[in-house]
Amino acid sequence: MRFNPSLQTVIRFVLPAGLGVLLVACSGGESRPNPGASTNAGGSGSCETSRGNPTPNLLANAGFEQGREPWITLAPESGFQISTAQAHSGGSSALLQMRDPAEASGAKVYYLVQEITPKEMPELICGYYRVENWVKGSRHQYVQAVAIAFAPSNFPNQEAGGFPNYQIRFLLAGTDSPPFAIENGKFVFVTREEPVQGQWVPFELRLRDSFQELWGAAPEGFEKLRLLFEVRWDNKVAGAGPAQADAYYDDLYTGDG
Ligand SMILES: [Ca+2]
Repeated sequence: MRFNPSLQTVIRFVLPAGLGVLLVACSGGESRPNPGASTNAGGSGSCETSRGNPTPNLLANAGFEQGREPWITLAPESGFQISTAQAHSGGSSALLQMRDPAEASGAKVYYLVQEITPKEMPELICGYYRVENWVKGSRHQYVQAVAIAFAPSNFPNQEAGGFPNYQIRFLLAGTDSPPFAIENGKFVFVTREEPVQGQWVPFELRLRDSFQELWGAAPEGFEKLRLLFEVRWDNKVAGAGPAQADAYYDDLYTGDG
């Protein structure tokens, strides 16, 4: 693994949709527009327009009203279920149910994943999450949305000293510090707070701008785009306490708003 100096410079704070930018913090002392912010500068799209005047949603079954497909999990033991216990709209949502004992340690990810092959990087990822029964077993227990572009043609590949994929990791709630170092991923803080419980929380993530700002370009010519909606814990010490959560997602969207 090689050292990548750019990875230490991006710690950012983004507010939920509609609230704009509160704070930008970079170790280099720079002050730049926050790539995850939800302001609508430059005439770009927003989730509000997409919700009110539907434009193509690149996600299928985005409201979880047609069963599981084409959503997948990357780990059968920590996947999602379709739940009728809560729904932002319609009658169902996706539920990630974390029930891990105090003696669990290390890291565990609960996955709700869809892979798509758009020609260009979508401008936005939007949706709603809802957290209940939040019992924190690690400082780094959090809800997160991740976008992974595989083999973009305008980024260096492994032979060129680059990476097989490039990531933006949007920390939605639950952690106030980056959970780990990752050379091919950049973290964006949507909040640094604990998740609000018992209500649907909207999020609006400026995906294309985030790649542009944090990686220097929006990926082009990528093989696929993997979008992950997670609840997880990292750096858990055995005996620290149980890790529990019911994390629901509903009405997810990716596209240009
Ligand atoms: Ca639904």
